[in-house]
Amino acid sequence: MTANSIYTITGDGTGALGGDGGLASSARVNSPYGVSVDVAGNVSIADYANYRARFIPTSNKTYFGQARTANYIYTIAGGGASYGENALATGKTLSLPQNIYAGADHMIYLADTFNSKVRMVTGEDFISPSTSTLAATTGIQQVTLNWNSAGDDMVTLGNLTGNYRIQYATYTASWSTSSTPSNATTVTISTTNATPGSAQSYTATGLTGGSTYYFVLWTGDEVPNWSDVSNTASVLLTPSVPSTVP
Ligand SMILES: [Ca+2]
Repeated sequence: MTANSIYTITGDGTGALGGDGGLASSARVNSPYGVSVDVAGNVSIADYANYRARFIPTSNKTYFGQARTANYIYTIAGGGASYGENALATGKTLSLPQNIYAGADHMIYLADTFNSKVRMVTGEDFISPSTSTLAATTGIQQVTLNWNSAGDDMVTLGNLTGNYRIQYATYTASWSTSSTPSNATTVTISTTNATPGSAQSYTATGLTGGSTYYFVLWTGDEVPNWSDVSNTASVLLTPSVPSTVP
């Protein structure tokens, strides 16, 4: 994209309903009113004349209880057979919703204009902590790692209750939050109410002197939604002093 240029996210200029479950760029909306973007970049739309709330996720993951594809468009409320409350939002009807707001509490708030109601669609926490920058400092058979805590939702939003996961090896492994590569070590550190940006550290001990070690870190919230993997911090350990002198 080019700075100061305008782009279309969804809709082709024809007011109609179409494209749910496909690429948003190929879908249609009908007299859209309100638009809201959450901290992760997911887009919510008050699709006024389609009597719906639509949603364009920014990554492949579970949103509103359904596995979704990045940059596709979905109905998250409205389009159902009856008016009503306290039921699956896509099974109920909206009437010409004019505004929408994605709250930091992971709820979607809707001005359901011609129903003369303000509605709330319960979401869940689908926003990952941000990716951390990891620093490693060498010692005698140990390495100290330092990083600043991510928030629950990206960089700054919400204290983190969840886990930091560290993985390390003497080679650049295929790092994974869900499995430990061969000859690698995984350490999971639980945390409660960590303030975004707060200094965190961990010391890996019992390492082999004279070897280079590679470390990565992820942050997971309580769901857990895992962050992307950090940079790989590498460090050459100080050679161990021989235990016997010839
Ligand atoms: Ca989160």
